[in-house]
Amino acid sequence: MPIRIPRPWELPESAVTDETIVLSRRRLLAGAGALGAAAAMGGWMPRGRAAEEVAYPFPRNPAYEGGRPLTPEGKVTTYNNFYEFGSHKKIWKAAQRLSTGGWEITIDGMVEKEQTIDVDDLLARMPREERIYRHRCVEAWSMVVPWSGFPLAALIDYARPLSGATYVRFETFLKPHIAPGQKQTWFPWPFTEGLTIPEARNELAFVATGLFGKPLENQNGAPIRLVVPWKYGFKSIKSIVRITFTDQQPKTFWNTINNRLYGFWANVNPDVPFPDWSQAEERVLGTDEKVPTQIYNGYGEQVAGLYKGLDEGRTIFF
Ligand SMILES: Nc1nc2c(c(=O)[nH]1)N[C@H]1C(S)=C(S)[C@@H](COP(=O)(O)O)O[C@H]1N2
Ligand SMILES: [Mo]
Repeated sequence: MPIRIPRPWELPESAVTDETIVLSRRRLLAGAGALGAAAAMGGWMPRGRAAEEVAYPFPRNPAYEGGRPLTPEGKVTTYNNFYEFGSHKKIWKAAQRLSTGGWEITIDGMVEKEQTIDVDDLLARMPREERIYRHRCVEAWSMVVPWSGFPLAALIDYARPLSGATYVRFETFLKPHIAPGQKQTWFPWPFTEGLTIPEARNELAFVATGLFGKPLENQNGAPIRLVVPWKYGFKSIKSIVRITFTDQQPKTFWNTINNRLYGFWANVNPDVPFPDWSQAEERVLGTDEKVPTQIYNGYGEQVAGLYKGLDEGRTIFF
C-alpha cells in the first residue's frame, strides 16, 4: 500500500473529538443520571472523562471501506444471530428486553490489576472511529456495515495484560430470565469467544459500540461487542460483560457445541466446506446477489501473517 493514511488515534485529541453531536437519548439520560447522583453525593464528578463527551457519529477512518455497497440499515437491524434470544433470524424484538443502562465490563485474569469499568467511561478513554467492514456468517450470508468503536489493541493496552498472557477470552451476559434462549440448558451459556493476543492486537480487530453512526441496537450486541472481520461471524461476540487474559486457549461457545464444525480459528475460507454446504459463495444481504467468498474474507493482506506455519488450507477445523 503506497499511501499511509494516519489513523485517528495517531492524531491529536482535538482533531478527533467534537464531531457533529448526535447524542443518543439513552446515553443522554444515563449521563444526566450520573451527574444527578454525583451532585446528590456532594458534587464529585464522574470518574474519568465524562460520558457525555462521547458523541456519535465517530470520525470515519478512510483506511477501512467495505469494497461493496453498504447493506441497508433496516436489514442489518432485523436479520440477526443472537441465540440468547432465539435460534432464528427474527430476534430483534425479543432483544429489546435487554437493559443496557449502567453496563459494566470486568477485566480480569492475567492483568496487572483486575478492574470493572462502566462501558461509557471506557468508551470516553478510547480512540473512537468509524470503519466499514465486510461481515461473513458461516451460514453463507454476508453484509457490509459501518461500525463505530475503537481498535481492540487500545483496550488491550488499557487492560495491561501480564507478559505471560497469550489469549484473551470474551464473555456475554447471563440473564436467562430475560433471554429465553439461555433457558435451553443444552447450550454452554454464557456465550464465550477467544482470540490469541497477536490476533487481538491485529489492526483489524475492533470493538463496536455503534452501527450506522448511532449506538448499537440491542439485537446487534449493545452496548459493546467484538468485530473480527476476517473470521466467521460467530467470533464477533455481542453484549460483552467480561474480558479475561489467560495462557490457556479459551473454550468457546460454538467450539464446545461442535469442535469439528466450529474451530477456534474460524478464519473465513472458501475452500473448506461445511459438511452440509459449501463456503465458496455468499448471499449478499439486501440483494439477490451471490458473490465468491474470499480467503480471510478478503483481509489476507492484514492477517495472513498471523497463520504462517499453521495449516492455512483448513483453518475452520482448528
Ligand atoms: N452473544 C452472542 N454473540 C453473537 C452471536 C450469538 O448468538 N450470541 N451470534 C454470532 C453470529 S453467528 C453472527 S453472524 C453475528 C451476527 O451479528 P449481527 O446480528 O449484528 O449481524 O453475531 C455473533 N455474535
Ligand atoms: Mo454467524
